[in-house]
Amino acid sequence: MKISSLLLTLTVCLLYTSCTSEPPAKPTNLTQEVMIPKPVSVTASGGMFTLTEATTIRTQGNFKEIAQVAQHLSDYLAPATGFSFSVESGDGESGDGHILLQLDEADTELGDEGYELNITEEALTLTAPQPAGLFRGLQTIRQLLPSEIEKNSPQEMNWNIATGTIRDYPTYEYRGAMLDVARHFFQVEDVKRYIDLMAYYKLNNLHLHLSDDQGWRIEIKSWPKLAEYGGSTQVGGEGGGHYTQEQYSDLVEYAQDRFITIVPEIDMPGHTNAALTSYPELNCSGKAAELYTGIEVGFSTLCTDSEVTYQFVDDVIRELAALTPGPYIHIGGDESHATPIEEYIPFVNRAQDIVRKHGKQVFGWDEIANAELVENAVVQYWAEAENATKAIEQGGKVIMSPATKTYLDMQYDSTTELGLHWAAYIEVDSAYIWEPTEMVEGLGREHILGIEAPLWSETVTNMDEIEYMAFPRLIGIAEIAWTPAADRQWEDYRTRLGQHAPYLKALEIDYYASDLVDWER
Ligand code: TNX
Repeated sequence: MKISSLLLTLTVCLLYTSCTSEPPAKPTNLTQEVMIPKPVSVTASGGMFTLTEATTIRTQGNFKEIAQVAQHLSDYLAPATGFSFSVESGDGESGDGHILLQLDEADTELGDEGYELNITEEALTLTAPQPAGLFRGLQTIRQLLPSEIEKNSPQEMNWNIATGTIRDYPTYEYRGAMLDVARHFFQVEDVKRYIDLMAYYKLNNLHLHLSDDQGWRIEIKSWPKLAEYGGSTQVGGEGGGHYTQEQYSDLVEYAQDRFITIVPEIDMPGHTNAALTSYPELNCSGKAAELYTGIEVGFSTLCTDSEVTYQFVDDVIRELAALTPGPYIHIGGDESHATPIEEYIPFVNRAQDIVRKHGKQVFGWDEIANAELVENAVVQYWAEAENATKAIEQGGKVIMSPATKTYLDMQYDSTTELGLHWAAYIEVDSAYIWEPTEMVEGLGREHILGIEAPLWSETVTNMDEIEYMAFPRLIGIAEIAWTPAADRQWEDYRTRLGQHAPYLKALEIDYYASDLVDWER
């Protein structure tokens, strides 16, 4: 070899830390592992656990839900490792090289979704008071393994995990995302992918915005034209569609299996043009409205002083409640500019009673706090601080969705092609650097049930675009909802997010590669 090329090789070797083609080994210090959301506590013990062909998954206690979680674990790990994990239940002798899932209701500090992950050279033990906690813990295990674990075909890798202990639980009980399937309709498969990605970041509520001026997206058997006609179009005109009740139930079950609750929204009395096109009797004029494919808001209203309107609301909520195992029905209530306030208030009062009559808790946008809130009502703050204050004065709980921070349809900056910017441009730092308890004066931790990031879909037409707008901002929102405020610093998060990039790639997420982050290649 010539001296010059030897020098070149040496320089290249010095620039890169290693000259072998082997991927760098994962660190052996658990405290240096990148996890998002950042766990509450991590201690390292300096060793290494290795997942091999011989590793078994064991469950302690014969609960159907533990077996389900164990099956998820096997499904997560099998494709990339190529190992066929045997799942063994019962209290049998635990041999070496196993993953044990067990419940311990006595560990109350961990709550409904917390978990403890204990990693030794011999075993990985995941313990939680509830099955949901075990499921959240699985997501941590995925992030501790090399990013190749997310690939769909067998990879040649050492599947090492640093040893130590993680104890972890969420700060907020409600950690949500909203998908607007009304402005543009998204197929069941897309919603399932969104659910999978939410689960990976330990989110637990998916709010589906099922109706708006541009489309009605859920089959209502007693009012069939809502979906058939009212759902026949979308923004821009072409396409549209709706979920049959069977498809919708399949989605609910898919989410439930991942410990995610679906919060269905029927927006009223405004944002109702799709319903008004389907049934003339819902209009005060008695004449059906025309299908709408633009993106204006605030022009439609149900006829609030006609009894048929309340028959309609009752039928819709009754059918929706029957499809909903979760506690909430969201009645919208936002931007009802075409409904005079003296009609809006009695309408919202009656709509709330109907939700209660069908056994559900009321959820609504912050404007509903102008009415008399029923017991246990949840108010979603998006714009008006005054409304959030009215909500807590009436004993309601608040979900924080400030448009200037959590709206995933807002553009990142002025060069973003998709999205809107009426509330703000929201770069990745801005979506992360905010504190829920400091948004509205007088609104403290005890008033806040949680956080939700809505993705409105006026400009968003397919899954790639959903991912581009949601990621990475939704990841930061998930961390705000999970991780204690004292452990959240932008610089630290920015570094972790950059190091997390190989996982985003392996998950094939079409994320926005903001210049603010040094993305690891
Ligand atoms: C405001 S936020 C709306 C939606 C729009 C969104 C667009 C809220 C409760 N209402 O109808 O889709 O802005 O960013």
